[in-house]
Amino acid sequence: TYAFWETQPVAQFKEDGNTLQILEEGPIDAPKTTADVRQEPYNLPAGFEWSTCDVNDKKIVEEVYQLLTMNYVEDDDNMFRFKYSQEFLQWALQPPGWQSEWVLGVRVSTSGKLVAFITGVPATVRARHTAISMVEINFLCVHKKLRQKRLAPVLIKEITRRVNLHGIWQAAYTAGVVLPKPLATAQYWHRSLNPKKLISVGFSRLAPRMTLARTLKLYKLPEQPVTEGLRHLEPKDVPQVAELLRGHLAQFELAPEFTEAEVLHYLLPVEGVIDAYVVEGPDGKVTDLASYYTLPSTIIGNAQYNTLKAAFMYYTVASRTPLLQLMQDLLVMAHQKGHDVFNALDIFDNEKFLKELKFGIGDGRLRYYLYNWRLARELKPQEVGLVLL
Ligand code: YNC
Ligand code: MG
Repeated sequence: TYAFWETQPVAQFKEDGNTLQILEEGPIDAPKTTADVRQEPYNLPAGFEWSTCDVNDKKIVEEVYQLLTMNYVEDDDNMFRFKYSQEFLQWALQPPGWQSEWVLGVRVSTSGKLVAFITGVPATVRARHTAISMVEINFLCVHKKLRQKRLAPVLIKEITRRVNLHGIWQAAYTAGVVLPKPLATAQYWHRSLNPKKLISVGFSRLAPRMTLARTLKLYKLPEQPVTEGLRHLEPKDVPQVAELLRGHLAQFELAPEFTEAEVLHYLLPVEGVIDAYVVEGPDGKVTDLASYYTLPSTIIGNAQYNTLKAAFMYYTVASRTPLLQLMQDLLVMAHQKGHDVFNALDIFDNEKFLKELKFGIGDGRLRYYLYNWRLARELKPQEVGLVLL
């Protein structure tokens, strides 16, 4: 049972067996207006206070970075922990239309120490046939010493209130854990770029009957990309890339609808954060897009290495270049930039290249959720066209 989630407007597991009732696609809660929204912040346990976090303030982004670096998401075996960089946080939390009060922290009143966090950013996401103005919720984190004290539900209710005050009633989020109720379940796949390090830190293992030398050879990539006209995305490409993305994302049942301003924000390369490439034909037409973001992990308790450098596949559209070739070139670029591993989910049409390009299936699953929106049916991962950071 889910004492908190059963009180929330989300699809519930117990609806499954109910064959008499056909549940309609759409909002779960009765319509509300901003006047119906509670004006006062939710109460925190005594000794804690709400704190809006300005990530443009160097001191504050450092505090957020430290909280997440020590307390954010770990793999099932507690060997690795996500280590979002400060530049990444500034980028991810300030897309067009971002609201300062949706970057929400909890501090200890006496010391001021930041001990919990949650964020929302605005986005238009289409769920099947309906484009919905919503928020994407991310970076929910409670300090390890304050776990299992029901702080997370308070954070979720308070961010919901702050979002509702803007007349927004839906949200999208992903999590590794099972909550009521996933609309899709995706799996992580990993492509070794630096197999020697990955084996040495226990991220991967030498396959049976494989030597290290054979493994290195297996994963060896060309030094340079092969696609003619492949180059970094530039601001002048944005109108064409936005069009390319719009066309591509239309085929998925869950996908963002990006404005040109959002394309510029989310895809313009930022060193060590987001890297995006386009293919420009001889006629100046942009025909393809490939991108990944950089999210390292702390390697917990390894004497030789502190950090695993991981690239995560982001939005990619192959219209003229074969997808396999485009993705291979993206792997080459990620390898050139010193990444140890390239991660991708089995969403989009990624199944078409994962095995061929020597990705191996991981043990991590990622569940997709919508708040206050019901879908008539569960989606297959290949029907998902949304990447949350
Ligand atoms: C989770 N990841 O089931 P029940 S993903 C949501 N997302 O509720 P307590 C979660 N809910 O079962 P703890 C959750 N994990 O009673 C647990 N829960 O109904 C639920 N980990 O709260 C859980 N970051 O405070 C239970 O648990 C209730 O102290 C228990 O805190 C949980 O960012 C957490 O994995 C996750 O920092 C903060 O374990 C803590 O354990 C932690 O007693 C490591 O909470 C980091 C981590 C989560 C990453 C993410 C997406 C979050 C989505 C939140 C939901 C948003 C809803 C939409 C709001 C806007 C709506 C509008 C409009
Ligand atoms: Mg707690």
